[in-house]
Amino acid sequence: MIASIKSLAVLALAATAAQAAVVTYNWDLTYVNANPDGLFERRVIGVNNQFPVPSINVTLNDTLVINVVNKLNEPASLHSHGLFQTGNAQMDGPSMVTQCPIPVGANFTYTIPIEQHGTYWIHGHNKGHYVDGLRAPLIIHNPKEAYTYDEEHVIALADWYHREHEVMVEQYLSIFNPSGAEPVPESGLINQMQNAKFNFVAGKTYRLRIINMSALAMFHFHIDGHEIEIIEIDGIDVERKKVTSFPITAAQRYSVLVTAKTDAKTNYVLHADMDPSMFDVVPPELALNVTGTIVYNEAFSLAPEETSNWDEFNDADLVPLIPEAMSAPDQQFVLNAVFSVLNDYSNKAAFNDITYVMPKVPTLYTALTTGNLNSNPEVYGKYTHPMVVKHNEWIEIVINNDDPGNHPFHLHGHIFQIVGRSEGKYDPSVPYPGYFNTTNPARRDTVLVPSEQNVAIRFQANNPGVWLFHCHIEWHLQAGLATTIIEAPELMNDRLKIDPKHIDHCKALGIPYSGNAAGKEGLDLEGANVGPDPLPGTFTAKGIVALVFTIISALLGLATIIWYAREDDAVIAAQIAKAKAAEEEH
Ligand SMILES: *[C@@H]1O[C@H](CO)[C@@H](O)[C@H](O)[C@H]1NC(C)=O
Ligand SMILES: *[C@@H]1O[C@H](CO)[C@@H](O)[C@H](O)[C@H]1NC(C)=O
Ligand SMILES: *[C@@H]1O[C@H](CO)[C@@H](O)[C@H](O)[C@H]1NC(C)=O
Ligand SMILES: *[C@@H]1O[C@H](CO)[C@@H](O)[C@H](O)[C@H]1NC(C)=O
Ligand SMILES: *[C@@H]1O[C@H](CO)[C@@H](O)[C@H](O)[C@H]1NC(C)=O
Ligand SMILES: *[C@@H]1O[C@H](CO)[C@@H](O)[C@H](O)[C@H]1NC(C)=O
Ligand SMILES: [Cu+2]
Repeated sequence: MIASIKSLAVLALAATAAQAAVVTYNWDLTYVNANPDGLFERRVIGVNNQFPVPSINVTLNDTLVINVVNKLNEPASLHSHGLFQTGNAQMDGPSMVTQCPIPVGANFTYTIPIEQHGTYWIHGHNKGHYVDGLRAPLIIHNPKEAYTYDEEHVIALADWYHREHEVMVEQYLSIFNPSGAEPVPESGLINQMQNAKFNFVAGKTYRLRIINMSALAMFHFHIDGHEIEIIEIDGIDVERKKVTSFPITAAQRYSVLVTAKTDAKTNYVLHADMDPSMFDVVPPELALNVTGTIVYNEAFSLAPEETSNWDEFNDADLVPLIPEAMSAPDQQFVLNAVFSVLNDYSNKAAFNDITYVMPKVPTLYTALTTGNLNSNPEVYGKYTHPMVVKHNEWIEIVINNDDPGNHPFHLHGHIFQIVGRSEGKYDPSVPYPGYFNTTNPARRDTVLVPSEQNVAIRFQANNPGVWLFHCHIEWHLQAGLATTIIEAPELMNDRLKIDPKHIDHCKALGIPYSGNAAGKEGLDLEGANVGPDPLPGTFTAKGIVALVFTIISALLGLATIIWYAREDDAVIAAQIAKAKAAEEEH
């Protein structure tokens, strides 16, 4: 396998920057066999029979056209992560939010005017397709970059599983996993491989674009023997900040500048350490510290590996080069994120006790076909967790993370300001502006909310459309940790144009494409998809676990099931599942 990544001479590119172009990619979504970690060959999702999926490179003001043919055996869609898609919400991609997925054998063309620059990525947004490999960097060059550098490398970090997503998610959401332990990856990858190499030429300055395309893993990034300076977060150019390492959670991006040594006598190790705190169990065979190599000369030996302390690092300290207007919010939503065993006895996620469940009609189509009712949240169904906002209002979302895990939250269609962050639950009595940053706060599209902390974000509702707000840990999205922002519904019919092909796809899949969340008129929501709800009463976590195991043991006719500890959950669940399967066979 070719391990080195060709670098792009950005300065040369800038010098010849021409007018906006239409840049076309033809992407047949195909299954491919691959063994990216060298440990296990499996079926993955690639493009044009290739894996890893090649990067997309465009320039500000281009139009990106992706002709997709779905050659998988299930429907698919693509989301360009971090792109505003102004007036173009129908191209955003999440299945059943802005479109019906592309049926098997069908094709669809995503046409995306490029209004931003920086480091992004594109990934499947139906089921867990991105966990199975359907993910690639999407790099948007700026003919007038804020910083000067000679070359660039893209460093895409990802976790890797040996089992297919569908198998894992079924176990994850089953009643046999009452503590909600997420599947732990088998490996970490850099550019979808082991031991990726990055060539450095003495004295040159490199822009490294680091993208975390993980399903779960959080990495700490550092390079032996070199200083790094952060210059971009999630597409926003920021003032230079020297760091020795920085954490990057699923879906986030950073660009750093690194100057190559002029007197290197060795090559150096590049580190992406997976943070074990993200995993319920760290299997002994999992190599947490993923490495690549900075190659000055293939003939050089490797400098001895350094151990580094992970930097304490607050992304809210990063200062955008171009400040954005700020305003007090017109509407505030406070969302409490929790995981618990619900009344279907599976461990699911909820914001304010609502577990996201896909509607029968893609939410965007409900907004476009229900007339004036489209400003009434009820029409979208309770379980899409709709939050209706008016055009150009300033919206503040406060996320209280009441879960023992850390969660990276992502808003589609916007970049948001990080205006507050504190320990514990958000306290509305803390006087403004003690809690809030009022001048040029950091902006990004994915923010980590650590356990038992809260973060407040703000954005202006200047992009009519339907935008998902969700945890970007794929397992947690599937567990329902999502809400839907219905932005300026009164303007959507004027501003958005649905490609008739999308409607053909709904028809082919038997998915209704008009009416409320149940596919009916008015507010008659009978037959809408509903989710599990919290268990009644005051169950303690332990009590629920005991209850679930009583039910399971009754179900399976097993005499006793001993509950050890969270760590053994997966093992127990596997044993039970095996016992159940054996029973079903007889
Ligand atoms: C995109 O650019 C990156 C470097 O920026 C390069 O590694 C990659 O080969 C380019 N891909 C294409 C398809 O041009
Ligand atoms: C991109 O387009 C905008 C609006 O047409 C224009 O103001 C801007 O100068 C363009 N930028 C580049 C780098 O071409
Ligand atoms: C795309 O689908 C249309 C039918 O909607 C078909 O006529 C066309 O041949 C397909 N194109 C490709 C490239 O598969
Ligand atoms: C990627 O994100 C995941 C989930 O937040 C995190 O566990 C992992 O450490 C991140 N990887 C890197 C290299 O930052
Ligand atoms: C991974 O790297 C970190 C930081 O360099 C170090 O503290 C830790 O001990 C390493 N872990 C393993 C399992 O090698
Ligand atoms: C506000 O911004 C400053 C830097 O400008 C940063 O140090 C601080 O952590 C931020 N506060 C919050 C609550 O995010
Ligand atoms: Cu999460």
